[in-house]
Amino acid sequence: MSMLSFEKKYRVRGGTLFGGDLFDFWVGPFYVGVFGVTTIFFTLLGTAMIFYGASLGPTWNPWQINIAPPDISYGLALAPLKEGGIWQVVTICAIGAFGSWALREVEICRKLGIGFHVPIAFSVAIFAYITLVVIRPVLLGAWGHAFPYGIFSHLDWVSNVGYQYLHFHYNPAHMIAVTFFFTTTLALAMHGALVLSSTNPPKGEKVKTPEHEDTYFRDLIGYSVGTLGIHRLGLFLALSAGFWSAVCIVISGPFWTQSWPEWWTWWLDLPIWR
Ligand code: UQ2
Repeated sequence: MSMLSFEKKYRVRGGTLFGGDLFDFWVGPFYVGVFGVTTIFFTLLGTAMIFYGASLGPTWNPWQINIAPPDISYGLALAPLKEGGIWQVVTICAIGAFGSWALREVEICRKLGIGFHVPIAFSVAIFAYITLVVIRPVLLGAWGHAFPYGIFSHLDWVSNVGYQYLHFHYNPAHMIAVTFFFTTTLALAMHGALVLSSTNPPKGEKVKTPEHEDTYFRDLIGYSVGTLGIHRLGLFLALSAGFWSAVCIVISGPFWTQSWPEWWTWWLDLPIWR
């Protein structure tokens, strides 16, 4: 089916989660929907607040602009705009925009009758962000524990929080997260390379079949995860990377307040060494 006749078939009303037919239409290639409108609302307001915050600051250097959360002394209260309130509004807008975007993805999935894998995957990324700016600060009792919005400033935050626990690479959940990130790049590199090797041959040669792909890995390591399996594996690896990232930061402070190298004393204290 050509793209144009396919689009005619699926570009029909219905499948919305909220508001019935309200905004249930397309603008050019883009589906709008109620959540398209809320995405644009939160994005414009949040971006405007970032520019307002930047206009108050000492610099327009994009690397150095910083929108900081309130001081720890404000606890979990709302702060005045210029004392971290801008950060709080930007955070609400960010969560509103990300959540709206995820729900717009869900509506498009429903219209197409496909699975919800993409919005579920995106939700794990949103969950990791919310862990940093809401869940952990609430568990620690102050918005000031969240990270600042700025290119260098958020890097400084990551570095400082890392050193607060002496050596963050000893955090076992961080180890698991890093391992999943690296394994994700390994799997995508292998998958991208394998697909190109068989489907993008030199001029004059024939495109090969999935049997070639399976056989390559069976010859090499005696096992092929399969053409569907590699995508299941990739999704699992990537979601796990995001999930364990959230775990590794949310346990730092709320669960473990000493240095991370200290955590491993459970191993040195095992009775088998005595
Ligand atoms: C595969 C397969 C694909 C692939 C890849 C493999 C035909 C096109 C990359 C090989 C992957 C394996 C053996 C799993 C490796 C495990 C980890 C944890 C990285 O078999 O099927 O489809 O793209």
